[in-house]
Amino acid sequence: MIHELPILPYSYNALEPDIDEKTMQIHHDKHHQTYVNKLNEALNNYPDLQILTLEELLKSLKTIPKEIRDSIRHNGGGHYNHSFFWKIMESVKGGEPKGGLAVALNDKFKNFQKFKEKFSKKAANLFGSGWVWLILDKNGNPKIISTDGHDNPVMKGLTPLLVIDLWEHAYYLKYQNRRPEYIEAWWNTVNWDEAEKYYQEAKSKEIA
Ligand code: MN3
Repeated sequence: MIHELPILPYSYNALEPDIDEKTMQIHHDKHHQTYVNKLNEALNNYPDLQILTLEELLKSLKTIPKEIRDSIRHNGGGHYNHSFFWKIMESVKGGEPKGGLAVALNDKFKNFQKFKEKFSKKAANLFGSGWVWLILDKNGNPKIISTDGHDNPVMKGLTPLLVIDLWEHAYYLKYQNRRPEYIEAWWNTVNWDEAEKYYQEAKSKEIA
């Protein structure tokens, strides 16, 4: 297998009560695994693409042969987004960002509360299945964006810092149609140390 399902960095029940054990189990073991399997299947007859990293594949979608492009986009995107999503959550986290990211968010959105409100609103209003991200734009400024399906910022050459999965499979077992409740609970799981790490990595590349 070329691409592999990453191990969840905490137990299935670690995010209880905000995100329930059963959802985590199905989401990681079934949904994410399926994206990985289908990505590998799509690459089966393309040895020259098998040597590319997932990010390289997603950055070069335009050059991928047409017959597998949609599959790489959907399943490669699904693999990337979920891998990112697991890492940006953690048990007993939440709270507010510290460090450079906190300063950048205050500069852009006035304060953390205003940022959180704006992000939550975009997540609540997203139509259909997709993701809402905090990214750094090409000028290194934080910005909230949404992507449809399994599209992501990497495909657009942007740097992701934070993401929430808004496909129904991410919350339906516990929250059914109450997406805003899921979004509010999800903030309790955010691993701001990880987001800060991505922010610092991006900033150090800017300087270099
Ligand atoms: Mn999902």
